[in-house]
Amino acid sequence: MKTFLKIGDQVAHALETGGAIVALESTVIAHGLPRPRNLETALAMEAAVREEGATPATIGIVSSHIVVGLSPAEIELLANSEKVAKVSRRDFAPVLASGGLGATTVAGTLAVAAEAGIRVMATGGIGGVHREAERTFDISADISELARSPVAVVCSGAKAILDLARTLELLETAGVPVVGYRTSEFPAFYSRASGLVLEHRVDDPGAAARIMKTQRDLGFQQAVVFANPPPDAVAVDERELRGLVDEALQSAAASGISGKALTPYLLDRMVRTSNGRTLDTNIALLVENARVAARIALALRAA
Ligand code: PSU
Ligand code: MN
Repeated sequence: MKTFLKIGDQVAHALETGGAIVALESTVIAHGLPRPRNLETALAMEAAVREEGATPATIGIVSSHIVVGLSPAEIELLANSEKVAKVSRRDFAPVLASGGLGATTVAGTLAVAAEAGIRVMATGGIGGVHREAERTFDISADISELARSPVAVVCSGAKAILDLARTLELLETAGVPVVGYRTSEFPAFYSRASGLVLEHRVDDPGAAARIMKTQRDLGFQQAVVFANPPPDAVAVDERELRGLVDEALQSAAASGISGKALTPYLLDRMVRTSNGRTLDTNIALLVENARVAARIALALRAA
C-alpha cells in the first residue's frame, strides 16, 4: 500500500517528530451527514484535534492516491461531490485504478492508519452486525479490519441501527477489546445507554494509552475500541431512540433498500423523523470523539 500513500505535510512532520496524530475517516463526511453540515463537521473534528495539540489526518482517495491528511480543499471535494465511492478494503483497488474519489470507512481508515503508522483514530460509530444478519449476511467489514489493525478506535459504540448485542459478540470472537471510556455500558451511539454491560473501562486518556501500549507489547494485531458515550446535553433517550430506529428500518424495508445504501438511508431517515435532533447528536459526538482521540494520542507518546 505504501506506494499509494500521499502523506500531507503536517502529518509527515508529526510522523517524523513523534507527534500525536489522529486519523479521521471520510465516509461520514461523504455519505453519513447531509450538506452543508458534513463539511462543517469534518473541519470541526480537525479543529478539535488541533486544539488538543495533536495533528489530524483525514483519510480519503483522490486522483489515484490514498491521501493521509487531506487538505481543506480535498475535504470539501469529498463533502460536495456527487460521485464518491465508499471505500473498505475490497474497494481500494477498483477506486484507485479508476482515478475517482473515495471516502474511507472505519475499515478503510484502519487499513491506511495501520500502514502509515498512525495509532489512534476517531469516528462516530463503528459498523457491525446488522439486524437480521442471519438472513442478509450484512456484517460490516469494520469488524474484520478491527481484527487486524493495531489502532485505538474512539467511537460512541456502533451505529445505533445495528444489532448491538451481536456486534459485541462478534468483536469478542474477533479478539477486539471493547473498553468503556468513562462508562461501563456499551453506548448506543445517539443514546448513552444500551443495557449491554462492558467488562472493561478506563476513566482517563493515560489509562487508555496504557492499554494500547500493552496490546502492542503483547504483539497483538487487533484494534482496541474505546466506547465514549455521546455528551449528556445532546444524547437521545434510549426508548425514544428505539422508536426512531424501528421506524427507519421499516421504511427501508418498504423501499427495498439494502447493502451499502442501507446505512446512509437509515441515518437520513432518523434525522427527518427526529426533526434534526439525531443530526445534532451525531455531530456533537463526532467532535467529542475526535477530542478524546487526540488526548489518547498525546498520552500514548508518554506511555
Ligand atoms: N456511523 C455513522 N455514520 C457513518 C458510518 C458510521 O454514524 O457514515 C460509516 C462509517 O464509515 C463505518 C461505515 O465504517 O459507516 C460502515 O458501513 P457498512 O455498515 O456498510 O460497513
Ligand atoms: Mn454492509
